[in-house]
Amino acid sequence: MHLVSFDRCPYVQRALLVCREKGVQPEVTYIDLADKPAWFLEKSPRGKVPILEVDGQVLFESQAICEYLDEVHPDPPLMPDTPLLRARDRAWFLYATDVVLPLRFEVAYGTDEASWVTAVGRLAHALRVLEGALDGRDWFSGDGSRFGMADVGLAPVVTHMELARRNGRWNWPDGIPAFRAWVTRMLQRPTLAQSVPDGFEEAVLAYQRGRDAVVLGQPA
Ligand SMILES: N[C@@H](CCC(=O)N[C@@H](CS)C(=O)NCC(=O)O)C(=O)O
Repeated sequence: MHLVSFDRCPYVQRALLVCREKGVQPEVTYIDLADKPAWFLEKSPRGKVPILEVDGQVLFESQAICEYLDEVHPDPPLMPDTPLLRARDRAWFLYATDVVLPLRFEVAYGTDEASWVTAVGRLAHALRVLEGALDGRDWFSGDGSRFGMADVGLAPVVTHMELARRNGRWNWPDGIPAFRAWVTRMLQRPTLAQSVPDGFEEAVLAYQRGRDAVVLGQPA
């Protein structure tokens, strides 16, 4: 199994998190997305990472890759038991893909103050939506009683935004206690730290410094 990756990518992180949860060791190749190799462009339908090569097939899209890994390495299972709960997990995974992770990019790497403030507000709104989804549960996945696929989908938000909190002027918004408790639970899982490569934090900081990202500046 060969995973093609980029060191700061939150979508690759999901696939690696599933591997770490299951004790699976894929071969990982890191590429530079600013200078994509020809072999990668031939294989990746959207020119994006992650791709996972298995038995001559190329899988793309982190959600498809994570579900594939969960099916072929079923211990511990990450998808819930029932069709209804599986559909719910997929929906929150997609919410992270389409809403939360793009906002994370704007907040972590944005370079225009006014747009950054707007993105911070939109991210706070998305986190309040997630607060509502937790509704007294410990985990986003399934019936809320154990870590699962919806948590995998949202996991990069924890890693990336904790980094912004530690090194920058951003902080988790007020009024989301259940979400904050979930963040704490996520940070206690050793697999979360193991789902990013060595040097991840330095790579993010270097990229932020290189573009003079608003998040690194002084509070307005
Ligand atoms: N929906 C995709 C998103 C993947 C994605 O956006 N990957 C970024 C890196 S974090 C990428 O490869 N960008 C390169 C490009 O868009 O040219 C997934 O979930 O796998």
